[in-house]
Amino acid sequence: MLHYVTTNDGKLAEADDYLDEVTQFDFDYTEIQAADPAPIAAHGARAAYRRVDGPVLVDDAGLFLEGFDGFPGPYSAFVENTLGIDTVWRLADAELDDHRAAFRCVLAYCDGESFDASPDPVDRGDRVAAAATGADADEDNDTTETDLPVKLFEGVVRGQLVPPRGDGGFGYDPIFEYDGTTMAEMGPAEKNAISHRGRALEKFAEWYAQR
Ligand code: ITT
Repeated sequence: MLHYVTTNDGKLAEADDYLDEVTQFDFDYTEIQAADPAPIAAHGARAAYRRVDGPVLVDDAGLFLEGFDGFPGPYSAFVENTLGIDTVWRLADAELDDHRAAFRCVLAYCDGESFDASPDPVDRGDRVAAAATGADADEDNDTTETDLPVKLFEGVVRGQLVPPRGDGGFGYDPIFEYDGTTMAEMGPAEKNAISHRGRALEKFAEWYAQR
């Protein structure tokens, strides 16, 4: 059984369309600080695997505003909870001429086993850092990092920030417009077909079927 590691029901609802035997693992892993979702997701996958001792998939995602050099990016959940999306829209509209934005999603899979060589990314960053210092990269870890390879799947969708419209989806969906429609105006299947998460899930599901 694959454990989809998230506290966010909106993410799980979207993942359900791609994965047959999946269960939510409501685990609030400690997020490392990074500008890129990939190391955050990889670190979370190792922490979750140690807890579950079975296959896990971590989903780290965020909204990246071009004119704010990617902000809120990895802080998207915090900014949504503190400012709210209406304020994010007003700030961006007041400060920026450039309303281009992207949603990014990285799925990190870990089942304790290694992966065949492939052109797709396998996270090794912190294992290399650990080897360089001679230390274990993960402080709350009772195995070495070389024991826990993580495979990464990424999806990106580019659009623009607009005043809020629609009441579907979750998070920043009402202020993110793709091809004239906000993600909150799309049905679940329509959003999955073009979204960052849908794209990452499609790659993962295809690979996982062969695993
Ligand atoms: P978990 O870490 O428990 O999975 P989370 O909501 O905290 O839940 P993230 O740390 O990945 O997840 O934060 C991502 C935030 O980015 C999320 O809370 C939303 O504000 C936003 N976000 C991500 N995907 C989104 C989507 O498809 N539509 C709208 N907003 C999204």
